[in-house]
Amino acid sequence: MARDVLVLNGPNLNLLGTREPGVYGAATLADVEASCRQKADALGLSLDFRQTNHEGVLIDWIHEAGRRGAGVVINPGAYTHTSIALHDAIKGTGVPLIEVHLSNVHARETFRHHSYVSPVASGVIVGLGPQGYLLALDAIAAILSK
Ligand code: CA2
Repeated sequence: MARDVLVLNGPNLNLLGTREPGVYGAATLADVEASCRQKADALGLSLDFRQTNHEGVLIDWIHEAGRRGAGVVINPGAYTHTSIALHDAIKGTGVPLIEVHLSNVHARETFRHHSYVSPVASGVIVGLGPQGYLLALDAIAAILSK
């Protein structure tokens, strides 16, 4: 399999670092991208880092990952808790996909405890802030090397 990775970010994550620093930290999405790029270079991965506020766009990107055989790191934002369409898109792509959340969703409101993505993900990382993205890249690199 190619060593391509798509890092996909869902709705409102473009606001990182500008509001709710107590929940999501002070790093901006550009900061997260910069550390992902550094990590991807070290792992020999080719990285596409993207954000959208639109559910259908996320789904198109999952289809693209399937066609390219690319690994996926995804923070689906609130679509995690609502999107059967995202679940269906991921199911059967056959690509490794790690779900990441900056916050510990299990320590927050009950509506954040359920994920439609987790049952179709290779793994899930929650509550570790931006470091979760880097750990997810480690996991994708290991899976793509098998
Ligand atoms: O903890 C996470 O990474 C989340 O995916 C973030 C989502 C939330 O709906 C999920 O339950 C957990 C929200 C992303 C919104 O990010 C913001 C960042 C700064 C200011 C406002 C929103």
